[in-house]
Amino acid sequence: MLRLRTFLQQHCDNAELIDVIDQLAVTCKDIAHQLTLGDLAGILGSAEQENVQGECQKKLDVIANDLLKDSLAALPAVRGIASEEEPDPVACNKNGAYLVLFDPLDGSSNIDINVTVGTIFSILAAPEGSHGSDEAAYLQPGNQQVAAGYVLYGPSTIMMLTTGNGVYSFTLDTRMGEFLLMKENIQVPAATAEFAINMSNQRFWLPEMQQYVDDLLKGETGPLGKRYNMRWVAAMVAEIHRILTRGGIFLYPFDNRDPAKPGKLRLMYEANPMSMLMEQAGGRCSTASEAIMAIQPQGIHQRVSVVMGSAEEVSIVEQYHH
Ligand code: AFP
Repeated sequence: MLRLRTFLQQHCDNAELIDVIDQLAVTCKDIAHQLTLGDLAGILGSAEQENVQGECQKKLDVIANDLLKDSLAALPAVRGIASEEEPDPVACNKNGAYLVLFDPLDGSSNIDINVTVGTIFSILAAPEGSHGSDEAAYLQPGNQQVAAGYVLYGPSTIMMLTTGNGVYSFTLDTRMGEFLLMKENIQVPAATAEFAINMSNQRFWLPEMQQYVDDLLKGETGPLGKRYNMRWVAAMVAEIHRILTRGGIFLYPFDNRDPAKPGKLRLMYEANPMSMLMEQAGGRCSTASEAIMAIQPQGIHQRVSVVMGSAEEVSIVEQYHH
């Protein structure tokens, strides 16, 4: 079976990009190890500090963030990084060709209950003459991404990756310490009967979203004419991995609790990288009104409403909103 670096050398003609993706994989192996230690190393629980989002950080959020920030800063190819856990972008190497954005540990509320979490990453070309600490350099639409992926820390540790020519999955062989190619050109089924949404927010949604979900729940006798199943893991990486594996639709829609926050999920390091993977696998990604990767970002921590997964189901949601 093909090791990740060998795969990259065969599929990617840019040595610096190969270095960045390989370094992400090496660091995520360290994160996987820290997660496995958990309570044994006294690293569960709260870090007793808040991040720029106003969210209480877990100890492992901080550990994962620092591991990624330090390892990428040492790589000549990286001009700067932006993280969910960093208030501002961090300059790395002034001649680096790439900017790396990441959510170091997505699904943090699952850490202390030993449920799946993940690392999400997005890679952008550094604009000519830009500085790694310059937020404007990062504010590129999702369709400008050079590569995107995630590492899922579940029963297996799996990297899902795209460099713009299909979606590939690699499973970590812990004996060898190598990510090995498992699946090539992953495709999302166009139709689905499985949805993922946090139903407790139902009263805050737009009427159109309330109507769509009501119709999902009506099943075979409703307007959608089939019985749907529901899943909610509270970790986007797990939901998207399930959809890339067997289809489905994931929704974290706009809600009216805080109109200044059009959704909970962050555009730059959650929605955009997941959208690149999903669209490369034949799925669709929308705010329910516009394509996510067409959005011109205004800030690296901006939030967005997210509907993504099986293409036919995303189109149905958009029809409810038009
Ligand atoms: P945390 O990282 O704070 O746990 O949030 C995870 C997440 O951003 C995304 O991964 C989940 O799909 C979503 O939030 C879960 O949100 P709820 O906790 O509101 O269900």
